[in-house]
Amino acid sequence: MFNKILIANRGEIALRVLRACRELGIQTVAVHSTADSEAMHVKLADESVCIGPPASRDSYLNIHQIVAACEITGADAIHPGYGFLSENAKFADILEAHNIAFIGPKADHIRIMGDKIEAKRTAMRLGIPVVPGSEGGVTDPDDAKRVAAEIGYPVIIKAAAGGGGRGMKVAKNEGELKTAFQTARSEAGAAFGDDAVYIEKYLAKPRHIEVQVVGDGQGNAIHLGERDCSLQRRHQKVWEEANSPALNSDAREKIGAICSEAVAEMGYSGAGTVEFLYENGEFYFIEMNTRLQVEHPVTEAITGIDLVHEQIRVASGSGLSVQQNEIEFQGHAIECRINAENARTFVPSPGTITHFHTPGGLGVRVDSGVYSGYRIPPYYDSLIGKLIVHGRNRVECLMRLRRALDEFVVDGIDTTLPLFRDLVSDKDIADGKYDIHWLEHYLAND
Ligand code: MV4
Repeated sequence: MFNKILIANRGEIALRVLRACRELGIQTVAVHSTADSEAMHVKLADESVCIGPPASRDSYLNIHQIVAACEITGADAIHPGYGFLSENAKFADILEAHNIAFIGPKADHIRIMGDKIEAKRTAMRLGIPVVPGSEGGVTDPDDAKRVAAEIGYPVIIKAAAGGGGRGMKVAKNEGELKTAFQTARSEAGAAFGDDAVYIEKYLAKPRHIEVQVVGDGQGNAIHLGERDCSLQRRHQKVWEEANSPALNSDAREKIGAICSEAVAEMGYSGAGTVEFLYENGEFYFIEMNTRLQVEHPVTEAITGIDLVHEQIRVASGSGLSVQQNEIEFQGHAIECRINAENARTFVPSPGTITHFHTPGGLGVRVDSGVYSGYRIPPYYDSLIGKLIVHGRNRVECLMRLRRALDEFVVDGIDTTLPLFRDLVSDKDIADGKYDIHWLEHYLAND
């Protein structure tokens, strides 16, 4: 097991990792920018190192400073959290060269999944169902036309280096294809320095369902069921739940087994998420994330398994603490992302939190890095906390969530709490009847 872990992140996720380290008796090192001297993760860590000015590229993305902080403090491993360096294969390579353990997958697995064409090829080879489309990249407009005619319109053109919704174009018919194709390529080239694109059948009203997996790097892997992340705005998830209201336990076991067998076959090490679109009872792989995700607590709530604990165990060679047949899915959990943003316009609202009171009670978890009197700096993403509620079933979970939202007080800034107070009493939400476009329509018709 590790003696000391450096947490290369900030905010609620830095605290989340710190808590797992505490429980395991592992020393912690926080790193922070000059804008984050008063941050909670800095106050709670055993040691802290200032790694640079506010801009992320000079601090939380500054590999040299982070490696130096690791060597100065004698940390033997780094947990990258999510975002920042968490899916940076070069960072994983550099740490290996410095004999520092990266708490995440092997650099090669990060690299494969970072290239969406390579990721899809790998998924297909491992028996994961994918969206019908081109075999690999497409460079020629006539090839694009041929592929589109084969799979049928509408089609979507995606950047190989994209992901998370960046660099996509839809063509409804052949007349729209050439422009969509050329635009997608030139935008991909400009945004990512890589103009490789691929084509898929466009699914009109899918849900976004993702499967949590953890591999031990020795050919063993488990799945921890799925999360439904369909409620999103501009590719930012807003509300996530486990289980998905759209799946029964047979469908869950089936897709879960496909994913865990695939990552076992890869020799994958660490936590990962296999992302699918789900429509008319079918799963279609789109991407795999090779990090811990923001919404991991809903999975923890229904399985009782600490995912950061598992990440640390497999990275240190201790193996998984559980086998698949020991994992049970109990009840229902929902996460609301509390952002420092206006609940209708989503305009960021940095500033001082004058009063912060979190809900409590049975089945309520709040992961947050803020406190009364804390000044939210304007340089980073606007997530200030997550409310995760668990109940014995979805109805109880929604009741408890409504109560917890009523208790939550954040004064001094705008937050997304009012949106959740509306959503929790909406009929479609109560019925679990929503797809990836539901929230944008709801907000547009408000
Ligand atoms: C799609 C799609 C429809 N058909 N692929 C957006 C994020 C990226 N990870 C994949 N995305 C999509 N891919 C096909 N073949 C629709 C989306 C999409 C979406 C997916 C998940 C969650 C929210 C979304 C919002 C708009 C579009």
